[in-house]
This record gives sequence, C-alpha cells and structure tokens, in this order.
Amino acid sequence: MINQNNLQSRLASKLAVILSYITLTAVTATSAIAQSATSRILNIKGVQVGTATFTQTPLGVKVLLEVQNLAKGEHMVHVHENGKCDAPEFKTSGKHFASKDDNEHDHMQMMHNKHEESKHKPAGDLPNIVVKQDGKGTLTALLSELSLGTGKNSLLKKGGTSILIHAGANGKSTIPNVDYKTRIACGIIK
Ligand SMILES: [Cu+2]
Repeated sequence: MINQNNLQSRLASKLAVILSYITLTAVTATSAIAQSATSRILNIKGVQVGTATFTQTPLGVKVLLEVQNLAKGEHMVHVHENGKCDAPEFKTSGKHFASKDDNEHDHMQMMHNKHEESKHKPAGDLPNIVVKQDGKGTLTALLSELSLGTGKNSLLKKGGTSILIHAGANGKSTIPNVDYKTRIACGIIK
C-alpha cells in the first residue's frame, strides 16, 4: 500500500519541476529580441509575388528577397515607414523608412549647404532587384542602420514597416506606360 503523504510529496516535487520549466521557457521567450521577421509581398491584385526574410546579425539586418511573376528588368526596393499595404496604390505604406540618425544627418547636410541635395540614402533603401526573363529575381542585402529590436530603428517598431517593390529603377520602367516609381507590390514586415 502506498503511503498517502509520500504520494503527495512526490506529486508536489513533480509539479515543482514542471512549473520551473514553464517559468524558464517564458523568461527565455520574453527576454530575447526577435531574431527574424518575414514578409509576404502581394501585388495590386492581392497575388503573392515575393517573400522577404529579415535576420538580425551583429552588423545589422540581413535581407533575403525572392520574387516571381514580376516584369523583367530592374526594380527599386525599399523598406517603407508604415506596416500597411493597401492596394492598389499602397500609399498607406508611407515614405521610405529613414532611421533617426538619417534625419539628423540630413538636417546637418542642409545646414551645411542649403543648395546641395543630401546624397545619403534613407536607412531602409535596398539595392535594386533584377528580375530575369522568367519573372524571377533574388536579392540579398544588409540594412546596417536598422534592427529587429525595440528601438526607433527597428523594422518591428510601433506601427510596423513594409517592403515595397516599384515598377522600375533609374528612371526606367519595366511596365509600358507605367511610371517607374509606381508601387507595384507590398508586404508588411512581421
Ligand atoms: Cu519605395
């Protein structure tokens, strides 16, 4: 016959082990900075045309962008300042995402020389993606001034951010009769 007290104490110690495990898991999960984020990129019709993955590294956020079913040629790609993608114009995604340092930098530049436009690119600007004949393209890049942390320069900041693909680059459009700056696809970064 099993002693009732003995059984109770054995159950209690088992419970203690389970509880400490749960606590440990919870602490680990909440204290860690998000190490990666992703984005499903949709065109103006709501069809997915790309995926972006963002990974935190000591040097900044590494970006891998893969697209399909886009017009052949060079397309501008930027992180925009709002986590919104309302088709068909994607205006709600806002302007290019600039870090706080960018704004200070631009201000200093303007103070220094009012007539010369700042050459410093917003922190969220990526290199152009080149789409091949088959409609596919891949881009890897590093956003050195941005993070996936909790600060103002985070891609996961309050209000979110988005990744935008434009119709062309360097004044050239990939789509006939469509301005090269036209926003053709958008994905919220989560
Ligand atoms: Cu843009």
